[in-house]
Amino acid sequence: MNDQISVKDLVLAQDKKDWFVADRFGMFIHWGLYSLGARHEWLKNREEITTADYQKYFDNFDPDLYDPKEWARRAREAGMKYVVITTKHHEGFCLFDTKATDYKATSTPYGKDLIKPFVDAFRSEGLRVGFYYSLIDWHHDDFGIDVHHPQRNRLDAAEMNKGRQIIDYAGYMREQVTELLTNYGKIDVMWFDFSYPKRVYRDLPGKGRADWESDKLLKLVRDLQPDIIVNNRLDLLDEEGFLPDITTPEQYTPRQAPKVKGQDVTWEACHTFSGSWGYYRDEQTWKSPEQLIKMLVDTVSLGGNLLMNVGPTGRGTFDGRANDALAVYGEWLRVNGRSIYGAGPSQVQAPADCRLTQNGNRLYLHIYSWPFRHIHIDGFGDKLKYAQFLSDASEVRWLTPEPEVDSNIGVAIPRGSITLELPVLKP
Ligand code: FUL
Repeated sequence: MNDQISVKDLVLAQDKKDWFVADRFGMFIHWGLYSLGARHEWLKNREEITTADYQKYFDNFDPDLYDPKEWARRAREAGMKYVVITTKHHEGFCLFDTKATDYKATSTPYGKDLIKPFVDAFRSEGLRVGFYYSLIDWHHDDFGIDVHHPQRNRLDAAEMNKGRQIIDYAGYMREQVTELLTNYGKIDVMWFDFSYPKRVYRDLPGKGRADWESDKLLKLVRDLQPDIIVNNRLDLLDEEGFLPDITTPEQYTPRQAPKVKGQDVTWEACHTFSGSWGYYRDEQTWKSPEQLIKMLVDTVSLGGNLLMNVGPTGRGTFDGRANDALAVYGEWLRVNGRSIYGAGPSQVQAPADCRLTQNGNRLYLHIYSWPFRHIHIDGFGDKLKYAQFLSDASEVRWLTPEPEVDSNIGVAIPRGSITLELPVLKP
């Protein structure tokens, strides 16, 4: 680790994250050569495909139907407020034009930079733009065989790496990150993925260790774009006084707001619509509309953001199943967006099988099961001024019952609770 850089000085001020916390909902996009394989973005590694054999995807990469304006419109209509796209995933292929390698979209049959029109399109739809950039690179010569994820799982990574020189992969990354943060205007999120403990990706007998030099990378990012939000996957946590700008639980919704070093943090859960980030034609485990909505509500009720992923096809389109899932969000948020944007957790305790979100003095009760005739909210009796359904603004009547034991069910109704009277049918 470079002693010159004190990473604790590189932590972003809380108020620079206000927009992010208020926006709550974004789109993740995983797109690359693996979209042609159409069976998971890790396929090169999982199926132990050599670089020579993987070349067929590069040679056939020609997303002729790519229309980022349509992607951006769909994201906006789904109620998403920002987007994060894989500029380079672990396979090493770059969607952007770069001087550092030929392994890029501009050198494929498609022949054009995919990121420039992407950024323009999403910005014009009013979304903020973030870049995902993989620290892992199965194509780069220096990266070689990743010690934690050997490409050929049966062989020893150190053995396979033996003949390699350490070139300057950390420098290569800095060159690319400089391009990304210089050539596309203001970028709002930098989403690195992902480092290992001690930040070592190669450990070569007699040749030393190679690491990502994450501190220099973070410094570079801050110098180029001072207000950018950087995620936690540079793994600088063991550095004194350092807290990442955002923490990114993956493929699960925490049951409680995550803490880092015992402190509250800004966080963003990322999830897939099905079981893969990259386009996976035969994948069957698509989440139901109910799951999708509950994931968003659960996350915001715990104070987090949700980043939902689409894996576009090799022709550059969104899969119909992804479009259906996006439409579920769009329809729901058009009516219920007030309970999500700018909202967060509440101090009031949610009744059983409900979630609460709050924005200022407005409390939003999300009822997961229906019908109930009555719902009790404890400790809130003197504060409620008015209650209504979000769906149709129809009034919900309520009582503040005297503390008593309901003789039918033996349940104590505590002092200060309110009882909402719900209709039998959902409005
Ligand atoms: C992981 C990656 O390995 C997955 O492919 C995906 O990009 C996910 C968001 O992060 O760590």
